[in-house]
Amino acid sequence: MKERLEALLNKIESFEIKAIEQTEQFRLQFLSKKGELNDLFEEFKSIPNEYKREIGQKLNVLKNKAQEKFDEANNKFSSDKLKNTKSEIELTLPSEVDFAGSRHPLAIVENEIVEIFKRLGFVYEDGPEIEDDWHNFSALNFPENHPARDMQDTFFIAEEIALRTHTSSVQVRLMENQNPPIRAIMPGRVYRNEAISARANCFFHQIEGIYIDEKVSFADLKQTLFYFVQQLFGNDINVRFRPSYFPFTEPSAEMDISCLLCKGKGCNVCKYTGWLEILGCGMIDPNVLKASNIDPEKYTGFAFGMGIERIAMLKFEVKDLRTYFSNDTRFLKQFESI
Ligand code: 2NM
Repeated sequence: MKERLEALLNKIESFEIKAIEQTEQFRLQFLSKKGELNDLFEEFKSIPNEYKREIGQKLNVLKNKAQEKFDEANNKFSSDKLKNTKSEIELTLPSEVDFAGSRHPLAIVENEIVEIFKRLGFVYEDGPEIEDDWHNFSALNFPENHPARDMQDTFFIAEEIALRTHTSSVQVRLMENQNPPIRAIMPGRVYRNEAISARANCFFHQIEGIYIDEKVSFADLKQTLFYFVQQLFGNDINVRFRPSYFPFTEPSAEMDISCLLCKGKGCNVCKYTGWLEILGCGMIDPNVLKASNIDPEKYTGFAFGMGIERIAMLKFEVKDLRTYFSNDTRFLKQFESI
């Protein structure tokens, strides 16, 4: 027994603890229930009584030594660990300022436009982006051979099912489900099969509006849209209407505003005309009303549509349409305060 005690003392003293893993090894080998010290304590029970005092003392000394060595190593390595983590965190540094996010410029302009029309009693509506031929084309008086119905201009998903090319399809749904008076505005994403460039994309955002009631006239259209651009761009804006053509309106017109930059004098933004095209509009074609079961003898209405990207480009002087969709925070951060 004495020799075994001597041998174990040697083992404990010569055990080198260089890292935290060896502390655990040490504990398992000597101090745990299945460790070598415990084995000796088990044997101790069966030695003759006259040796118990002497051997017992030695055993306790050995146990305390092992425990001390373990505690010392354990303290050393766990405090090293603490020191390391401490040095990685510099508590006196100011916290990093994160970009909390901001509204997208298209959302800013869309909200502003919707708010203006809400003040005139228009209600917000939306509808599906995947449309059938009826709601996107036929009900809107598009003839069978119209180029917009071509694969080259429209993204078809299946036969007679396509990504909507305008939000007018929502208006058809509304006219089908509601009796006049109808006064509604529909913003949304629309899709066209175009080559992507600084001025064109395969999708863009539109806001269209309709007003249908008895005796709605072209004068109502002009006054409503004049009020709208004054609210959006300021009271000193001038407007002009030019004749145009859309399948769903008759007569149709395009509305220009005086150039925001040169105030009508002529500059490169307005291509020296003094005017900027801002929206299309017209009196809803009687065929369109009829297709949605609205009596064109009793009711008339006007409609208009505009691209949000274009208006946001004018408002924020965005030069390339692609910057709206590149998610570059250097661009997006500029709208934090709006
Ligand atoms: C435009 C221009 C002119 C329009 C017409 C209709 C409907 F459904 F009532 F027939 N919705 N939107 C319209 C009219 C849209 O966008 C340039």
